[in-house]
Parts: sequence; structure tokens; C-alpha cells
Amino acid sequence: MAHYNSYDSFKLKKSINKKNKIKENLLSKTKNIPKDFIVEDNNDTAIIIEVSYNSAWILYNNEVIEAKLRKGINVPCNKIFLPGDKIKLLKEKNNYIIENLIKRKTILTRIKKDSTRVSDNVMAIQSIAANITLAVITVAAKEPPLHPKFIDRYLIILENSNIKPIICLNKCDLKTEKEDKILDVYRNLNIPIIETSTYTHIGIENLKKHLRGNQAILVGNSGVGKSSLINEIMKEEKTAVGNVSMKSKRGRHTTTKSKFYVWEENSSIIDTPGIRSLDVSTFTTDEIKNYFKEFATWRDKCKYKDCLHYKETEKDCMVKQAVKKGIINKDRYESYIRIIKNILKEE
Ligand SMILES: Nc1nc2c(ncn2[C@@H]2O[C@H](COP(=O)(O)OP(=O)(O)OP(=O)(O)O)[C@@H](O)[C@H]2O)c(=O)[nH]1
Ligand SMILES: [Mg+2]
Ligand SMILES: [Zn+2]
Repeated sequence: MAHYNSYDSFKLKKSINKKNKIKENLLSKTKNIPKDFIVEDNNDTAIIIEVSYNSAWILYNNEVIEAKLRKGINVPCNKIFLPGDKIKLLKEKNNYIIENLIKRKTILTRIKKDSTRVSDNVMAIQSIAANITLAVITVAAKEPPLHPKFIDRYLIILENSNIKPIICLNKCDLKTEKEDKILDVYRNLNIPIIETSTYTHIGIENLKKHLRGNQAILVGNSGVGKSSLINEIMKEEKTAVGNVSMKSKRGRHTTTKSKFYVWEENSSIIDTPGIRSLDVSTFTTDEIKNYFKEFATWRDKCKYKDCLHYKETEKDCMVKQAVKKGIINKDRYESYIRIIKNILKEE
């Protein structure tokens, strides 16, 4: 049963043969949904926080209620709705009925190779949430160590989903110059960076300032302190916080389900389970080129219009020259090359 502020995250699986299929609104795959089911935004504030096969749990007038789908739509609730979805409700006697889905503004999805299938072409799309307006890429100064490549991949996914990113460096009580230097790269890309410590209580108010008015989500590796941050925001020990295993220095997967918290009127935050890796190999090389914003001023000066800034010679590639001169950060360039190699199936 749902409790006040939680929902289950769930998976939608889909075979993807063409890359562009990924960008489709996931609802279009559900053929049994009548066209008039999806309507434009109205001012109703009924938000889905948890979905199951038969029903959905909805935050409505500061209460959590259970509602069923209107008659005639024979699709399981968890094949239609995502946490964060807005809906139109109808009250029939003592039952709530979901009449309509309000058109989604954003949809956050993560793509990964489906390890249960043999074919290489089969990918699984994991839908995480709908209508997210801000994503907090959460990293730790140490334990687990700060890996900028993870940030780079998340930035690509968020830009593609049209969701504003901020970076939260948690465990800043463990911070050294090294981490500061890594984050300077993202400061220069004009991404807001917040430093927090749930141990010394630094930065929490600043984080709240950024979150206010948003339907936000915390994403990041396991053990970086996402649930701890939410505990601070909620000022109550509501989430399970586990210890980083000393052996592996990797966080244990303490959070197993995404959870939806409303911490202030019109301000919500979703806690998500930590993840180990992010697949961006379904993007095209052109898309990846565009997502590395700092290449923009240089790439037009490359000799070849379709320069991939990869196997071209340094003489012909201005991006490579800018990397050599230290104008473009070397780690970001290496991160780019790894993604490109991944897409070209070279590694
Ligand atoms: N030094 C330090 N440790 C922290 C801080 N915040 C959290 N931790 C510790 O980091 C460990 C992991 O914290 P969690 O909040 O469970 O991390 P999480 O990101 O939710 O992890 P998953 O749920 O597995 O994704 C716990 O042992 C916390 O006590 C901090 O600001 N400084
Ligand atoms: Mg957690
Ligand atoms: Zn080039």
C-alpha cells in the first residue's frame, strides 16, 4: 500500500531499432488509449505519486487518494502513468476516477541495454518521472569519488529531455582542491553548483532556494547522499540512510524505490535509487557534438564541416587545438571521445 509520499518507479520496456524512436512520447506506444484522453493543462492540481496495475495514488488537495482509470480504457495504470503526471479527476459517489491525463511538459527517461535479451539492438527505456522541471545531479566530494564523466552523461540526458540541471556537491566536508577544480569546468558552462554537507548542515538552505517552486528530482550514484539531503530538507528521518561499504567505497543501494516528497506548497522532490552507469549510446554523434556546448565556438572553424573532432588531424580540427591549448577542458574532451567511441561501437 502506498504511504503518504512514496511511489514505485517502474519500467517500460521497448525494442528500439531506430534511434529516433527513443524520443517519442512513450504514450504513443500504447495504442488502446483514446486520443481525447490527453488534454491541455488546466489548473487542477492532482499529481500521481505512485502507480500500480489497477490504480494510482494521487496527491489531491494535500491528501493522498486512490483512483482508478475511467471505464473503457483497458490498459494497466502502470503502463500509462508516471510519477509526476498531472491528471483530471472525477468523483463518482465515493470513488475517484481518472478522466484525463494532462499533456506532459517533460519526461525523464534513462536508457540501458536490456541484459535479459540476447540481441544487441534491444534497449530498455526506464521512465523515471514526468513533468520534472529541475534535476539535481548529485555527486559526492569523496566516498564515492567524484567522476565528472557521470555528470557529462547526465547533462546530455537532461538537455535531451529539456530539464534544467543543477549540480549538488554533497559531502563537501570531505572536499579538497581536486574536486573544486573538477567542478570549475561546469561553473564555466553556467551550470549552478551547490555545495552541501548533511553532516555540517552547510548549503541546505541554498539547495532549497533552487528547488523552490519546482517539481525536482535527485539523481546520482549510490552513496552520494541523496536520501540524506532529503532528510535534511524534510527535517525528519523519513528515508533509509545506509553506510557506504568500506570495502568497495561504493554506496550500498539503500534506496530501492523512487519516492515523492512534497516539502513545501508547489515544491516537490523525488528521491531515486542510485545508479552505477548511464547509457548514452542511443544518441547520434551529431547530437553529442551539440551537447558539448564549449565546442561551439571552435567547431565552425574545423576544416571539415562534419568534423567529429576525433580521428581528424589536429591541424584540421580546431576543437583538438583548443584542447591542446587548455581552452577546452581535457577531461570533458575525453568524456566526449568515450561517448563517441561507444556510439560508433569502437569500444
Ligand atoms: N561525510 C559525509 N557523509 C555523508 C554526507 N551525507 C551523507 N553521508 C553519508 O553517505 C552515506 C550514503 O548516504 P545516502 O543518503 O544513503 O546516499 P544515497 O545517495 O541516497 O544512496 P542510494 O540510496 O544508494 O542511491 C551515508 O553513510 C551517509 O551518512 C555528508 O554530507 N558528508
Ligand atoms: Mg538513497
Ligand atoms: Zn574538429
